[in-house]
Amino acid sequence: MKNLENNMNEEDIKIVRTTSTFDCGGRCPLRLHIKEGKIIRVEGDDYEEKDEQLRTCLRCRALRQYVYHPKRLKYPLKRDGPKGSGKFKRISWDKALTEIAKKLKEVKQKYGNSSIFLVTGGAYQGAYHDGMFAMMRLLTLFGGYSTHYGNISSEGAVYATQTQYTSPFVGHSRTDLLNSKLIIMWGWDPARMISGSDTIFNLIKAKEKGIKIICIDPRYSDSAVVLADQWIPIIPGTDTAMMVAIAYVMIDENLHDQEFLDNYTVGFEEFKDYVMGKKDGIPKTPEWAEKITSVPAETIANLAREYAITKPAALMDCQGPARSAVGELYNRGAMTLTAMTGNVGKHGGSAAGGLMGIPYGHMFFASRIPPPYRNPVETGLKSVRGSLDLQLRFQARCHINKIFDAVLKGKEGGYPFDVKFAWFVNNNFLNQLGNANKSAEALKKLDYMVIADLWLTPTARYADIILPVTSIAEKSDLIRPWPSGPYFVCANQVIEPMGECKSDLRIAEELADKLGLEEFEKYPDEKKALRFLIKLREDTRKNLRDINKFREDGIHRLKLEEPYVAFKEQIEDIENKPFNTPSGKIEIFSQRIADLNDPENPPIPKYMERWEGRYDPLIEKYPLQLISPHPKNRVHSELYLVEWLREVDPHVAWINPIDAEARGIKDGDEILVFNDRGKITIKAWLTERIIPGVISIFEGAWYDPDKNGIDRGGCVNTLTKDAYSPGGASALNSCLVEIKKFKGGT
Ligand SMILES: Nc1nc2c(c(=O)[nH]1)N[C@H]1C(S)=C(S)[C@@H](COP(=O)(O)OP(=O)(O)OC[C@H]3O[C@@H](n4cnc5c(=O)[nH]c(N)nc54)[C@H](O)[C@@H]3O)O[C@H]1N2
Ligand SMILES: Nc1nc2c(c(=O)[nH]1)N[C@H]1C(S)=C(S)[C@@H](COP(=O)(O)OP(=O)(O)OC[C@H]3O[C@@H](n4cnc5c(=O)[nH]c(N)nc54)[C@H](O)[C@@H]3O)O[C@H]1N2
Ligand SMILES: [Mo]
Repeated sequence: MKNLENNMNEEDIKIVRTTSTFDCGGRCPLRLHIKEGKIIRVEGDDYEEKDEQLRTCLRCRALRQYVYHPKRLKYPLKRDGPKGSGKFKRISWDKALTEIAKKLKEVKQKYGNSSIFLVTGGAYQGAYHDGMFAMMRLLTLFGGYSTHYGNISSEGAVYATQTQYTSPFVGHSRTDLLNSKLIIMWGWDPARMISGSDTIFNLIKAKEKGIKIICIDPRYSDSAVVLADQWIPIIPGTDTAMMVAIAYVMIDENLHDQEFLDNYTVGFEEFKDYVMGKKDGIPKTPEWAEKITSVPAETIANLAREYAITKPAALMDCQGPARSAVGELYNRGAMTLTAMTGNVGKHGGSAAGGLMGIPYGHMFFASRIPPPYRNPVETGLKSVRGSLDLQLRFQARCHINKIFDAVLKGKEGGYPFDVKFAWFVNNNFLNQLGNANKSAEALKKLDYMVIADLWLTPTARYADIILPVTSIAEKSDLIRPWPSGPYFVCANQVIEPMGECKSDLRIAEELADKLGLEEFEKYPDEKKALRFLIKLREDTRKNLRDINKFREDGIHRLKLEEPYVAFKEQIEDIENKPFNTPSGKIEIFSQRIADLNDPENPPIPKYMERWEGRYDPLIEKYPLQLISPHPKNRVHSELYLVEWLREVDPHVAWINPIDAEARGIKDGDEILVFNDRGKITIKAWLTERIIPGVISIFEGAWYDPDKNGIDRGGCVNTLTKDAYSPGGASALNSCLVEIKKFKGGT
């Protein structure tokens, strides 16, 4: 009787406060009930200040199903069949690490360190056990490695904010939304993708307060359903056309804040000339934009007036629309409108920029790679982009959405390295980067591959060795909240590792021994390590005096005197606290971009048509635009196997009834979605929550090709392109497809 879960004897149950580390936009403080070494219950935040509680999301509520899932990997595995077959046999840690060390030495000797490829993702958001940083340290000591550049999530926004502000911390505290008079959510759906655990709560409070909320999205998103006074559907990839038409109305009707522009920006005149059509003879009127965006001219003009007149107003752009061929231009357009309305640096306003970060969330970031090493493979190499040095674009690297192209083509294909050994950590990139079929081909050809993961993912199926890693319940760590929250969180180990699982850090430590790298710094004592990490940064040190209490509480909330507002300092005192840009001001015109002399990369934000959008001639063959937002019931491909979460939101394609009827497709039909890159099957969901001409499939379903090469798992990246915008945005939302009823076969 004693072992029965429901027989809760109070004394037997210990409640441990902790958190999760998923790569989603939230961070839920959790209270895990532990009985006889097992998690028997998950409860959420019970902070007495109810308004500041960070409410637990559905993914964390399913934590037990995730941690104890029968398909968790428990032992190291060695490939025992063709690559991709999924056939593996159990081996010991000693054998696995001995083989890996031998291979590493061989590759280093024969091809040099640049042939060792470290492929990192953001899955684990801890400071201490994060394998990506452990492997960086280890391989640096080993003589270096090649890797990739370009943040898969937000490179459009990074490029845009670096260009115009030179800072990625463009956000406000979420409580500052309550100081707004108008909130424009432009391609932002935090009811699903979170953007900080306090976001949707504050937006609901804003709505209750009577603040008007407008959502601009090709989908009637969950956030629009809950919050919007007005939903403005738009053709994907055309947002910048609507933005410049808004600018047109403001200029034409003299509604813009000229004084703000004069004091704080450079280059508005160039932008104005473009908007008014001084050089190209095309005034960017609402009527002009209507033809491109499908948004009625009157709607655009009204929004322009409302946004210009209502002060303060928060224009909230995000990353989804920027994850496209037009990428950064969308964020640059949004930032330009926030300057034209003088909303930057003001309470209730917004600087836009898509990142929405406030500095506190990243406090543990810098602390992860002590001591700082430089990768010898990159020594002395400059940024590819020359004058616009984003420090991410080294000549030694390939773009993140070209990882598999680089594996396939190597130096002959113009890449700086030939891959002979690859280590995958914190990612399932076969599934998550563009053009999965091509990625699978690349992985078949790859000489040697190691992956560390909790699951036998589609990517792991191609590995030579799979190393099983611990989940967050099995280790203690400091956890990085996404950048919205002014709080620190930590995780406390609550159960013993499953099977023979180890954290990535432990794996790196043991591999260091096999490689004879005695200098590799180890942290055998977690408590000591945590103290060390906290001490590294002054702000953390100041805030977290009582580490034991922090450990017990699992969270430390910062009490800010007022909501954080990006660039408030600059706006209040531009003379003494200029922006970090070369001009010291917000750069609507960027000389650094102009110097690149790239016609695809204009120095002012412009509407541009690139590829696989509504106006690409390819639309004749593939008449539907495919967008792939992030799933609410998963974190990308993680949690895919958790049954509870599958039930919440079955994997379907959103299709407007007009498009479905034209093809004889009914609700619930199995359909084939296809283009030249691949074919997937999925169920059709007929809904007017998406505009005609566009279909939506959430990213992250597991790639599962059948013998005809049709992906029966419905992984959206079987269809997307492995390409990027001039600013480096992975263009996963620029994708054209056709659909038809699936009747089996090919
Ligand atoms: N079509 C389309 N594709 C997209 C996107 C999109 O919008 N559309 N979004 C992109 C974005 S923004 C992102 S961030 C990427 C995400 O791409 P990935 O980072 O590849 O996504 P995940 O599915 O989260 O994969 C993380 C993997 O790491 C594993 N993991 C978890 N914890 C640990 C750990 O502690 N150690 C190790 N070694 N492994 C661990 C998980 O089990 C999982 O298999 O996807 C991108 N792909
Ligand atoms: N539950 C959950 N939350 C997550 C994640 C997850 O996997 N699951 N992933 C996290 C990660 S790593 C990231 S980077 C963020 C990503 O956050 P985002 O990149 O902001 O999220 P997306 O879901 O890609 O897209 C946001 C919205 O943009 C809309 N959209 C797409 N194309 C266009 C367009 O051209 N114009 C306009 N106006 N709208 C468009 C989509 O319909 C969607 O509603 O989310 C984070 N949060
Ligand atoms: Mo992301």
